[in-house]
Amino acid sequence: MRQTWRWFGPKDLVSIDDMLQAGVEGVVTALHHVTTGDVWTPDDIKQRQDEIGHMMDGAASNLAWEVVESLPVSEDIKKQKGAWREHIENYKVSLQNLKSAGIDVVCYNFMPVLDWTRTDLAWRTRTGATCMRFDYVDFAAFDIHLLERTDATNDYPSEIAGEAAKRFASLGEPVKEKLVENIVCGLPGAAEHFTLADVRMHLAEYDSISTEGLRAHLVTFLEEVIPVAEALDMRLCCHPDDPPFPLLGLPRVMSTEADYQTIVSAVDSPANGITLCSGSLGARPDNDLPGMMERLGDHVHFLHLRNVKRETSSIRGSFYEDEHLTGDTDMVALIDAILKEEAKRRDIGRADHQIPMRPDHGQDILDDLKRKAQPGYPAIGRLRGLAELRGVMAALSHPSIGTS
Ligand code: DNO
Repeated sequence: MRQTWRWFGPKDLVSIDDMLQAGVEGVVTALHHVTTGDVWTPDDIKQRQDEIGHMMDGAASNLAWEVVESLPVSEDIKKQKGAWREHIENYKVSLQNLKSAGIDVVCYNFMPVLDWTRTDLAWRTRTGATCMRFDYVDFAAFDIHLLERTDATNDYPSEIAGEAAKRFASLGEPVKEKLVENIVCGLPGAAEHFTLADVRMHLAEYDSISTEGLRAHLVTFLEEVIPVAEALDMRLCCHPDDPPFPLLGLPRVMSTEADYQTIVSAVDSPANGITLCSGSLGARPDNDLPGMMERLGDHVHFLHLRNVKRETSSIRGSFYEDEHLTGDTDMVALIDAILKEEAKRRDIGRADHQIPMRPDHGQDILDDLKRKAQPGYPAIGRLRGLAELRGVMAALSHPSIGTS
């Protein structure tokens, strides 16, 4: 695996110098300032590459921008409304510009309206570390009582709706405001930053788009961009829904193994791949991560390795972001499946036999608690995650143990 690290650009409180000391081999970033739908220009791409190429004192970092996360897909493309055709053409130009700059792997998602969703960005664990958490009751309280979405109550089991009413009644104003901020203001990497009113307006736009409708829009998008990516020898990889179940009455199309199978077979090309995010997919008990890696491995172009602890056994439920080796996903089995896929690729001579991975998220520990970098992206918590994952990789690859 290629050990990469997400960086949010010069404003990121975790610097290029920091990631070098974490032992990172390559950088994952995006042009977060460019409006979704616009072209990523060669100048903007080059500037970001220069920033990555240098440490704070100007010395060469010898790191390069290896994966784009994300080249966002506009709401217009997802809805097939407004400027969607122009945005698709712009997407193709951005791909060409990225390729000309030597970047081959591009992650995106197809979640309507909101990118990833959490209700608490700094939940205290038993060790005093903080992590992100999704509390289903808090989310229902937000949806039914703060957003006041029409008929929202019907989307929840009655006991959850009942608990949500009680929870809402017990929350003070500052806590309510914080909950709204956590859910709708956009977590790191999200392309849009919304107000409650914006969310209501965007939700209404999806009233007439079914799950199958959204899936068809994703396929149309892929039919357009994949031939371009394939001709350029690039790899696109769709990130799963996070969390991987429907929220706010919106359609969701990338939550399960079956969803992924449908999308990879709808447009058959080596350029049409997936981002296997063990933390997003792992929030659902029926997603078998090592099995998905075995069966879909061929199409995996990017890996997010992270672990969540599910707090219920239902498909839709609460979870928190656990340490990398201690959540509900069997990380050792997953890494074993990844190493086997890489070995298979090496045997058949695939140039992309080394799959880029990043230690996804991390708990805030030690000095992270003071630094307060982007939620989910602390320096030390991620470094710890990477170190643990690297340990498993080294052990499983060792000749005295490994079969991979
Ligand atoms: C969260 C991230 C997501 C991801 C996008 C990919 O930490 O994994 O924001 O970058 O969904 O398009």
